[in-house]
Amino acid sequence: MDPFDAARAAADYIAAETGVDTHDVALVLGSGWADAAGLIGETTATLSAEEVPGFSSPAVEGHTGTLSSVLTREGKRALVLGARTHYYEGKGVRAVVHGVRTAAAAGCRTLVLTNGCGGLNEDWTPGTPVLISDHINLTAASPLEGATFVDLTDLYSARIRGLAREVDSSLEEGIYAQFTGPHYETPAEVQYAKRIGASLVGMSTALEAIAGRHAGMEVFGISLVTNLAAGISPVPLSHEEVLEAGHAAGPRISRLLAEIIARL
Ligand code: 8IG
Repeated sequence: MDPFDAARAAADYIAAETGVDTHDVALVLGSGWADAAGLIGETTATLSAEEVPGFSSPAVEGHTGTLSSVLTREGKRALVLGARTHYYEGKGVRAVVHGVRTAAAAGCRTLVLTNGCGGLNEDWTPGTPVLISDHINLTAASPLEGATFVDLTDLYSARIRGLAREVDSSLEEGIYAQFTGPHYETPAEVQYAKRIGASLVGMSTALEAIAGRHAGMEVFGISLVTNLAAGISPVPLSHEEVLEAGHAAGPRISRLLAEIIARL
């Protein structure tokens, strides 16, 4: 099926089941961000990923397999995608960006992408949120097919980064390198990422951001540094560390996300 028809079908299902015809902003929750949507407003409907056409439940602990519709205090409708499909699941790039295309088909003009990732800056202790200013796509893949030439200058909205810094002026920015995963990087690969200009390493976001721009949405990305990237810290990485950093940072990033979305 054409991926845009698939997104249309999912958006129609969401509209029918949530009773909300048009959503305004989409929020994709990454590792460590599962509880961070709690303050953005009142959840008016929750769907499980398996029931929505083209979605599937995530394989990873720390990711919720739900889509919910949230009404903010400002009266905006947020579509919260707790179910991200990662490239490493092997379902193809169309599956990775199906949520983003569905959000666009559901009416969203703004795309908020969150993730948990490794940090290359030693000052970013686990639990530090960092604004994504740009990305380096190291997957050797694109969500776009055929002669679809899309400009990615200012992909990550400077306007929304500015709003985020109004909320918290201490927020720093980083360049996110998307690796395929699911293995973490070797220390040598982390040094390579550093030399080519990255300061954050992860397994998501870049492909989704490209699809979001192609769909005409204003894209905002924010990472939660849950671990120092391999070799930057003397201790090996563990998924437990990732979950723990997410929990510890919970209250701060919940407030941050809610206040950014309120200002959009
Ligand atoms: I959470 O250090 C998380 N996701 N590639 N590297 C990559 N992905 C990650 C990392 C990391 N931490």
